Amino acid sequence: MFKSLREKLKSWIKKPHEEAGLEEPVKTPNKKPPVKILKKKKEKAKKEEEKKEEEFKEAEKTEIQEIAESELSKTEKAVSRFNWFKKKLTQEKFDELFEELQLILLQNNTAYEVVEQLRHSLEQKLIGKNFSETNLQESLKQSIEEILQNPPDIIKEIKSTLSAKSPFVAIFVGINGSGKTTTIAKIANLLLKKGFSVCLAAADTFRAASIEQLQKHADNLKVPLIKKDYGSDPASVGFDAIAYAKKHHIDVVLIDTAGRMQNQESLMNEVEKIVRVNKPDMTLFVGESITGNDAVEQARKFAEKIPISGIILSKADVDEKGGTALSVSYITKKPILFIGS
Ligand SMILES: Nc1nc2c(ncn2[C@@H]2O[C@H](COP(=O)(O)OP(=O)(O)OP(=O)(O)O)[C@@H](O)[C@H]2O)c(=O)[nH]1
Ligand SMILES: [Mg+2]
Repeated sequence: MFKSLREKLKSWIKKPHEEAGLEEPVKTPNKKPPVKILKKKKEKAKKEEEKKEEEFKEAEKTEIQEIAESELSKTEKAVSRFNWFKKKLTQEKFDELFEELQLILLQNNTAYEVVEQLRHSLEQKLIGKNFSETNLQESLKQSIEEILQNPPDIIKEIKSTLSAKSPFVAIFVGINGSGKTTTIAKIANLLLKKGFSVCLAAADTFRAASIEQLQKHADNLKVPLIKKDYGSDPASVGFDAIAYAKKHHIDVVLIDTAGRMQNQESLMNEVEKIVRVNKPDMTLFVGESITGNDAVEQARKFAEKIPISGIILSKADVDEKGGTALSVSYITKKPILFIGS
């Protein structure tokens, strides 16, 4: 019943644009989405965030798990190694370990006979013992020392000889170019420093320029050199040098010889003659450290022909391996007096 009144009232009330005399404005849609849509969007974003967080946590968990597993396996391995360490060493385990050592020894110029000797010696020391009772390194050191012959104190030997007779005579032998002449110069220098008087004998009357080479060393050291012409009997050069030393009260005579291959019978006979005639107090085989098993073979053959007192290994400064020293000493059963460099 108020409908007509309401219509009237409506017509009396003017809208602002009508009061301003303007047309009715076009309605623009409300920019804000309805509340329902906003709520949905928020929920979706929240869910996505939760999902990402879940994924991150999952990834983190797997990484931690992996680290934990690897650490566990390391510990297990260490424990198993420790248990093995506590066990007694069996022949089987020894063989397994020695195989690696054998390879290293052979690759470094150690003769097979020496490797076998080391195996035998280490077996005695290690099998049936557990590793906490034995020192592996110490056992190996001991086994190596058993192979090397104890060298004499050359200075003491000279003094002791000189108290009975004079001069002390040393002959140096070896194959071509092994370092005999150079070694003689080095030893002469050492003996001069120790207060001995020295003379040299050029008993290599064979190789061209060998006498001049030794003369140069004698001049540098300011010691007498006893020499003869090329082609002279080398044994007689040694003989003359000893006579000279006796006459001039010289303590030590060092006799150089020509390089001879151990398989040249007649030349080896010549070396044997020098030794036989001059009756040295010491006959020293000079071999090259770098030649490995060749040096061992040479030393063996020389030792079969003449009584070798000891070995000098030259050129150790250019030898990275070192096995020759073990081999040559074990096979000839002679001590190594000097290592040349
Ligand atoms: N790196 C190095 N070279 C050396 C050593 N000893 C000798 N030599 C060198 O080896 C070469 C031969 O040396 P020598 O002393 O003439 O050898 P050798 O045995 O008298 O030779 P032959 O008389 O020809 O039989 C020379 O070039 C020496 O300088 C050493 O200990 N280390
Ligand atoms: Mg020489």
